Amino acid sequence: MGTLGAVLKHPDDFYPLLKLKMAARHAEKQIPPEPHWAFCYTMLHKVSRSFGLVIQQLGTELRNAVCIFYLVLRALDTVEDDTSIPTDVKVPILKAFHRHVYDRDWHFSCGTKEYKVLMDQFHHVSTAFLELGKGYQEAIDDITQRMGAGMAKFICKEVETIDDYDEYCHYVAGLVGLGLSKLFHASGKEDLASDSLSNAMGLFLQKTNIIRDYLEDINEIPKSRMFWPREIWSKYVDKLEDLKYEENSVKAVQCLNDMVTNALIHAEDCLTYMSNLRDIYNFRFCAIPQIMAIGTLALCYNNIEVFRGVVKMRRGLTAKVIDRTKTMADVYGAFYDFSCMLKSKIDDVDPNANKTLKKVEAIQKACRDSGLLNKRKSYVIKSEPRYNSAMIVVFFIILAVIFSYLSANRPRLPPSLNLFLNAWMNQPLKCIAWCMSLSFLCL
Ligand code: D9A
Repeated sequence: MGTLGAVLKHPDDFYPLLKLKMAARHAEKQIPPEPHWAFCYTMLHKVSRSFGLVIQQLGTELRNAVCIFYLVLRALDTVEDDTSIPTDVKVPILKAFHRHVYDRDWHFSCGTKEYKVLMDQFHHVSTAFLELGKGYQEAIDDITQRMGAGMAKFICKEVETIDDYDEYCHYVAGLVGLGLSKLFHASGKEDLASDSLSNAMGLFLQKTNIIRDYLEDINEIPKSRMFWPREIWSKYVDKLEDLKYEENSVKAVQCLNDMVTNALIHAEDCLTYMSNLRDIYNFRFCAIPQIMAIGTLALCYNNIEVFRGVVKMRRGLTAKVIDRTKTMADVYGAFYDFSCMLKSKIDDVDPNANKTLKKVEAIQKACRDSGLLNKRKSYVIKSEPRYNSAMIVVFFIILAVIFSYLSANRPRLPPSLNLFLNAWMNQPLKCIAWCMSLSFLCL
């Protein structure tokens, strides 16, 4: 669906989408003049449009550190993902990557599209990295080293058990949480968060991505590695790819629900992590991806479409989340709303129905216990019926305008209709008001 179609279907997405577009324009104009920093920020916006904007809003010093951290991680990912690199070449690069960032002459060509540009011009990232404060450099170095070693470990190892799944997600995402907590602390604006809460922030995001991207990953040519743990899927099918075949739909959805239930474990720790943040920009930077994640989980739960196509939150909803996430009350509100949505989709016959229900209720309780739920503006789901109301209002206004036009350019019409149109011609404003009242009565 094009932007116009999407906006007509959800008229109140229009304003947040417009605001997001303006913010993107503004960010483009803010690209720094130095060539290495210009490259880094241009790259950041290319690989991650909306998240790049949220990074841009951080305080200057932290923003530079996060931008470089993000690009270093993307580069490491590009090496890990490139199936054309032989294992004996790949493993040493992953392990030594944390040292390469100090070396302006190092580069390794791999990846495709914008990632190839990032790899080919990596010297810009190194140059910028060397300008960061020592505290930031050490945090990025430490995390890159641990992540590279973890990725290397999993190059030849399948994700079998749920423990393997948690371990892999720790390397590629939990460590990002730990690294960001260190960067926040180094900026002097936040207390140092515990490793376990920081880890949960990454696991919640990464597990959501792994669930959402099932089809894309399984269909990739050449075959990419899969991260759904055997311990979960083997309860439902013999081979992971069997989940995508229509004859296994029932089992596939049960397996999906099992995966979503597993991801939900981390939600409460994420709420605690976010509630400890002080700086509003750091808070927004952390909260927006988390709300998108619980929204995506609610959308994916019990949804066979995960095995048929792409299941994503629509862009307008993303824009709304970016626009409306300002305080912890907004986060509790969003987590509460999406938990309600997920809860309403739980089917009694699902083998994990009880387990899922318990997790969802624990999240709802955490939101209620905060005491902030009633202070919020209506959010995401609550506002859904307003789309329809807006549509009815728009419909009646269009009707009123057509009638006014007809009455002004009146062709020869039967006397009864003429009488009716006279009313429009003489008092069009009154008639529009009348139509509007009628439309409000319909709501
Ligand atoms: C993050 Cl520096 C990520 N990952 C994300 C994005 O959020 C986290 C990669 C590098 C960095 C940060 C993130 C944000 C805020 C606080 C965090 C945190 O921890 C305290 O990381 C845990 O997804 C990637 C990992 C999950 C692997 C860590 C959000 C993001 N969103 C995409 C949307 C999408 O669908 O991927 O990148 C985007 O907006 O393009």
